[in-house]
Amino acid sequence: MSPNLDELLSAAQADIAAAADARALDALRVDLLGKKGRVTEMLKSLGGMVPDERKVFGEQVNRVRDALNAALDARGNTLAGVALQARLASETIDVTLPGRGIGVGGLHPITRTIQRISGLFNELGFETVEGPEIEDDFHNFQALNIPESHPARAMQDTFYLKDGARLLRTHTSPVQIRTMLARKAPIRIICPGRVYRVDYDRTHSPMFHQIEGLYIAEKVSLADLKYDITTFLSRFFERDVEALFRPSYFPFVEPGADVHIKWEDPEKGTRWLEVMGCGMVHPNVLKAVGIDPEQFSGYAFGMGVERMAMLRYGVSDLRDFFTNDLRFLAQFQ
Ligand code: 2U9
Repeated sequence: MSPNLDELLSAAQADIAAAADARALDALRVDLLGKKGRVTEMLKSLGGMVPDERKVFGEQVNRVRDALNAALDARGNTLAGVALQARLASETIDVTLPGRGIGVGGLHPITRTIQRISGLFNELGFETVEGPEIEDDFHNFQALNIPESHPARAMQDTFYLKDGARLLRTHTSPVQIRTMLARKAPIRIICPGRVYRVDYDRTHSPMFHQIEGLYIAEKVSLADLKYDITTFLSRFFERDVEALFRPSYFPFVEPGADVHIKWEDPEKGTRWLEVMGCGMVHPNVLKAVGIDPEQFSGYAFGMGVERMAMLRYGVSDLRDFFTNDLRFLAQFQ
């Protein structure tokens, strides 16, 4: 082979072997074997040669061309293999990693609080009873000694259905009325559920949850009420709660009281905090359901579940319970 061709071949083979990627390799292919490539030009020049010269040189150039094609293909295969390995490495899936899993879910903090409060009263002998959310005037107001003129009955405070006769219960008290009508004393029940009032701000929602309790038997006294409520509050807040019963008016009890507990607030200091209401069932309520107030007496109490949950969990806006942001709810699991 002519020294020139020899040199060209070995230089080109070195370049090909050193080509870093498919683009560099392609540039070499064009430079050597493209339409105007150096080897292609040599092949074209064969036409102007005398037959003997053409035969010798032609064979040599063809060999060079074949050798270059082989070298280009080999390097191409090598580079493709390297690229594939790199891709495989970058796209590796570690099948031994633990899966992301599906969240297990959990109970809403209000549900948990209802279960906790009901559970504590169940331990004190109270049976859990539920009732309808759509009520009528008799069970929600009249039987509870709430006068016709009472502001709670007004449209601004109570949601009435279109028929004007039915309403969304404003407390769970109608459940106690229904239970007293259906059973005979003694009765000891705890009634949790949704209630509705026309109200909306940081501490009020048009739908909220109440738990009310009722204990009717012979000789039930205010002392029983104070003891049972104080026991419940101590168990609920998991400490020896100091409770204060401050006289307050509710049409369905006499006497009635707001219950306050001693509360250590890191910012506001020690103060009395209202947590629930209670009282001795009014004789008119007992009469309305056919129970003789001379033979039986009873106590009743009521509390807002959201308020109890806010105090226990340190939540400052009641509406957070109903926005249902999972980042908020997940904190209670
Ligand atoms: C019957 C007889 C009496 C239930 C009672 C309260 C006092 C009371 C409030 C607490 C916060 C309502 O959710 S709240 O706004 N409740 O203060 N509830 S006595 O008395 C009854 C219930 C039923 C037959």
